[in-house]
Order: sequence, then C-alpha cells, then structure tokens
Amino acid sequence: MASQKQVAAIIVGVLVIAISLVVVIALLPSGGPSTQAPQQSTPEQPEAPQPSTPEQPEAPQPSTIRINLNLGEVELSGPYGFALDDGKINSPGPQIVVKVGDVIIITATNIGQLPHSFAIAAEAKEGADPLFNSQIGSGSSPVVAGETGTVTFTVGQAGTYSYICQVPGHATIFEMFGTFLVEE
Ligand SMILES: [Cu+2]
Repeated sequence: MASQKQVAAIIVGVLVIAISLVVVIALLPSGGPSTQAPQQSTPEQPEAPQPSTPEQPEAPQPSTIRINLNLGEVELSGPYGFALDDGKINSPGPQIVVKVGDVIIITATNIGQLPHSFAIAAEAKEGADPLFNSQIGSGSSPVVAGETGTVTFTVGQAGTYSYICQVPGHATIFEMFGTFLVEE
C-alpha cells in the first residue's frame, strides 16, 4: 500500500515537473518573438528617413534661378551694358554664375534709350551665335526702350560663356557684354 502511494507520488511529481517544463518551454519561444517584434520595428524606422534623404539632394540639383537684368547705356555715347536687379548699368555687365542643369529664368528690361537684346554666346564678338535658346530679342528685333522680355533655358555644359547684346556694334564697339559662368 505504502509503495503504491510512493509510486503515485512519484508519478504526480514527475507529471508536475513535466508540466512545469512544458510551461517553461512554451514561455521561452513566446519570449523570443516578443523580443523580435521591436527588432522588426527598429529597422523600419531607419528605412523611413533613408528614402527622404536621397530626395533632398535631388531637389537642389535642378534649382530654378531667377535673374532680373536691366539693359541700357552707361552713357548714350557709350559704353553700353547691363545691371542686376535695380543696380547701376555697368560695362562690362556683372558676372552671372549658375550651375549646370539649373532652370534659368531671365527677365530683361531695357531701362536705356536705345534698343538692346540679350543672348549667351561662346564669346563676345560681332555676329556670335546665340547658345541654349537664351535669346531675349535679337539684333534685328531688339527689346526697345521701356520694354521687358523673358526667357527660360537650361545650360547642359559647364564653362565660361559671354552674354551679349546682339544689336550690331553693341557687344564689340560699345562693350555690351558680361561673363556668364556655368559651374559643375
Ligand atoms: Cu545693346
């Protein structure tokens, strides 16, 4: 009788230990996924700013540059030149610096008395070909006194160019030009 009770007690003890082990084992894997859950959320957090940071450097690359340029004469007998914003007409005109790929919007107002124009060329010489579709007016159809013209263009190649007035003699005899620098 006593040995049967001992056997029963051992069986109960073994069962209790076995159940305890099952419970412990069941809890251990459940603790595993619970620690994995925050691991999955932390990789998501660095991923979120990563797509936004590549977008930020892309934005400034094609920036839009607005330039207000005045055309006119230093004196009516010459020289002729340009001014940025509401500055004084200078000859040669002020240096303009942009970057490759910039969308350049130039608004040119003739504040002088003679007709003038604007164009970018390889150099300031008579009859120079306008580059990049950058013309405002032309030698044969200039911007007359008091009028305003606008052009939008992009320069695809870095370099040192000239901006000129295409009215015959203005870029050469009357030094109506300036440096147009396009940086990488
Ligand atoms: Cu001119």
